[in-house]
Amino acid sequence: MRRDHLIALRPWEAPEVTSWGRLAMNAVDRRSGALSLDGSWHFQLLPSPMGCSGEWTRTEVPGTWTTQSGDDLPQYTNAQMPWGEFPPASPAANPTGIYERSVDIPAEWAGRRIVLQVGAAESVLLVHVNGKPVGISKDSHLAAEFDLSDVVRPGDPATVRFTVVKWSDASHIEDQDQWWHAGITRSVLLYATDPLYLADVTVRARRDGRLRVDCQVRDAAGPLPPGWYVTGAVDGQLLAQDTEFDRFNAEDMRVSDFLGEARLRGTVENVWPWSAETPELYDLTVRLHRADGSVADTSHHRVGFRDVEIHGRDLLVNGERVYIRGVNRHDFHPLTGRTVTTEDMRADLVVMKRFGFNAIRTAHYPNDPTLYDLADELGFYVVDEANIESHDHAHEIADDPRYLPAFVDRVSRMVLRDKNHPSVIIWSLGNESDYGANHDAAAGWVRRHDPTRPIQYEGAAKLDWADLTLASDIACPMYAPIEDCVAHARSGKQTKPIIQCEYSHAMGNSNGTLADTWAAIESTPGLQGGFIWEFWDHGILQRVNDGRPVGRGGAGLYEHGVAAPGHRWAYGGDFGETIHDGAFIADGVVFPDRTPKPVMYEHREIAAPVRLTHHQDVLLVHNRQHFRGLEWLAAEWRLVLADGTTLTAPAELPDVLPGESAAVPLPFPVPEGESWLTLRVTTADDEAWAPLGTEVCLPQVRLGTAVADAAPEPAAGPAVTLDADALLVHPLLTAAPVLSLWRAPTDNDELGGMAARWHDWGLDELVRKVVDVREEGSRVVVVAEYATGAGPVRHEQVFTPVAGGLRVEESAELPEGLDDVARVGTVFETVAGLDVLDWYGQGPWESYPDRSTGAPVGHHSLPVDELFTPYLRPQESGGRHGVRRFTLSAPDATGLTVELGAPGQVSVNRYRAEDLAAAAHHDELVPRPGCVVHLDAAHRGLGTASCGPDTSAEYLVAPGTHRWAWTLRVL
Ligand code: IPT
Repeated sequence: MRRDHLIALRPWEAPEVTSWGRLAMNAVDRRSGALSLDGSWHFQLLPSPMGCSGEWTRTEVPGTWTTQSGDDLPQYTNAQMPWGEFPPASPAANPTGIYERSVDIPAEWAGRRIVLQVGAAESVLLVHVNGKPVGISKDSHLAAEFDLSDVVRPGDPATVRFTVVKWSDASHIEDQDQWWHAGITRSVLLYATDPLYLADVTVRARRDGRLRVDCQVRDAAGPLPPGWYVTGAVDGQLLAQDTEFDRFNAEDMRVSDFLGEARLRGTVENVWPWSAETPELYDLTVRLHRADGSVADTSHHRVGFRDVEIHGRDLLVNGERVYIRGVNRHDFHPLTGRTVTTEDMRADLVVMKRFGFNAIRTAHYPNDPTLYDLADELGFYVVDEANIESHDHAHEIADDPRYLPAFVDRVSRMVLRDKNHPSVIIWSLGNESDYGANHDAAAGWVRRHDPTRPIQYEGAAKLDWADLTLASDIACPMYAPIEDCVAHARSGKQTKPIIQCEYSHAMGNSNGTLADTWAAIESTPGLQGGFIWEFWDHGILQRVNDGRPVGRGGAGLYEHGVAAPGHRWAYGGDFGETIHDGAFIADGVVFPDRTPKPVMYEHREIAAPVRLTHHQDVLLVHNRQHFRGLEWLAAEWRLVLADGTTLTAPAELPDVLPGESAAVPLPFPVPEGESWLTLRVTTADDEAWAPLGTEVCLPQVRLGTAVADAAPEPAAGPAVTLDADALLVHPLLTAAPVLSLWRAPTDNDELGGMAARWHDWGLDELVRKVVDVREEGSRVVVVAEYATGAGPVRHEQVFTPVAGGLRVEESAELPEGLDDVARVGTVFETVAGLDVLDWYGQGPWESYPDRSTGAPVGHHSLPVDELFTPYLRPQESGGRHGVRRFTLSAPDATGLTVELGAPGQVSVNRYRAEDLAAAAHHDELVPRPGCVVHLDAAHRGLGTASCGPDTSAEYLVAPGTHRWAWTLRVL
């Protein structure tokens, strides 16, 4: 069969063909000692698999040609397919990459079995070596191996050619919510083994130290030779052969003529169990011996001793009902698309760890194999998800027998690859693919092959959270209202742990009510957590002038979440796609350069290992972990006083068992008036994910309460000056304080329908009509009316000169119909040059009424330009919650200060709300020279309505009368 014949089979339109010539998946890691074929390859991109060869160029392997070649660009769709063909068909225009290179096959490989491993190819891979067809593989996120022993000659060069077809029957089950790319996305390598080789190793390690290692052996040269045996050692301690397992032969193993099986057992005394908090790993070495004792093959494994089980409605790790503080992770990089390096992955996990995550769902496909090594090492619970998402044609495909092999193939190969990772605690059958017989077939395979782990599948679980016959051992809904989860847990009908596979959609300025969600989880037996959607904002770095992805040369062209001038983070539609789903791809807790969004601090505090409470003068330190004490942490006390001072004192963390609390003496006498006690917790030693001294959390309690706002007495001061429109004239203000009821819609506001209502009410273009101006002694009263689609809003401002400045008392009366506005407050603009904000309130991070747990009260200071959060699609940003007082100053210490009558939501940035709302990308924004200052009596919560529940009623801005007051002084 020549290359043309392989092509002529049109395997890209044959779902029943999942592979041809491909070796069985296994868990023997061949990466070390292999010959890397990564690097520069000859490359050409054809318009279709049947296209004629053209000019050769070069490309880097691994990589996505969609970010490398410029001829076929990334396209983003969520559920919809990018083209209209029904499964299993694919479009005639079908970019096809041809990769070719020559490899010198080492002469010393003579007599050995030679294997080619392609880490991942998207979406159909056809392999030819020296012109001969070698194999076919599908599944864009798992490796394919081919035996080349018969087609190459050690000592000679060999020509390796890959044909990678972008669109196929497989695309219909790879319809994940992400960029469509294509290419060889993971490393390619070549290795050699003895003809007698370890075909697979399965490790089962229990938390009591018991270890079982099942080994499969094959001989490429023919029937298995007699006398071979396997040995194994954990940290040098030899394991025993399991003779009970030996049913066929007097020796230690079962031998048929083509497959040898051996079982080793051992017990590690006083083992340190593995958990996400205590990722203890042991070295296991398995050796396959020839009859003469010489070693034919070796396999190394990092073993974690741990148990996973579902007991009643609880998921237990090592017998403990652990909380799953998870996040969904894609293999993503803003320059290389889907190709990620070990350093990239380690950096992802380090960020997750530093912000309190202990679990990862590999949405929505098996991630790069190194990810699991790192999860084992750094400590994460992993839900390993198979590469199946048939979203657009979910119903048809779930029961389509033509796709049955693909479902079983994808799920089983994932399990075969990843089964030895202690981090993997749950198998997922895929995402958003309805539920059908194909899922049950795959589930059946897993239950038989790996009874040690539960499986989950949202598409099955959603039919009935309690039905034990469905292919899901976990009730794993997505975006379920937390009240529904609580109600189910209290219904008496719950049979499975509730762990949401996706919750709290992180699109733009989002993740409202995360703390309330967790309060409900922690107070409701049966709820165990979930996975935030998602880790990444998948913005691809793009040159603005020619619209091309920058590609791998772009390191250094971004910083702190912002692309360099002339560049931007592209989202759906930015590559000229007509079919796309816009900014829905930017829905992560980190920016495309991995800069954490403010929600990360919220999550860090919610997930904190240490919590503080203070009731009736008893200060308690709580250990919120499951498996360890606080000895790995150090701490310092901070007392924040309303007068602007912060006192510090060294803190001694008590010896307290997981889940328990200890009373500690108050480090400071409780002072008069408002005061806040913070425990700044840091790492006491170097951790694999954080050097000594890294901040871990900032739990805070209020000690003294505020004295009520004493309105300053009227005093002789500069008289109140109004202009012809009855607007305040002030030397430091370029735009006078007026009423604001609107914010630049967040993604949640847009997709949740709030923005449209605000627009219909006219809140984005309020017109002020002065209805009364009067002087009452030194006070000046201005009454204005704003017409809205739901009736007029009456706004009153009372200006009173006070010592050193001006007191402003305001009220706004919202008609009943304005039952959900963005904010009620004041907006004004300052002269240029006031570039630093000092404030007493929550911070230093951005915070909003329903996302303010992670921002402790303190005296904070930041340059105005650093207050703004550069969400990819510009929107309301940079707010600070619970602000009592702030100062905006120039370097010469001139400026203004504002004292709020009650803690309010304040934002200071360079953009008016309408500037933000008019821009589609951050780079389109033109900063104003002065500051736009909002101080809000009420500000709507953020919620998560772009995909999931809106904020709860308590964070809505109610109609009726709002009153607020503030005092403006010149420094
Ligand atoms: C859910 C998907 O599983 C996920 O891939 C992503 O699209 C997310 O939503 C939203 O960003 S599916 C949705 C229809 C609930």
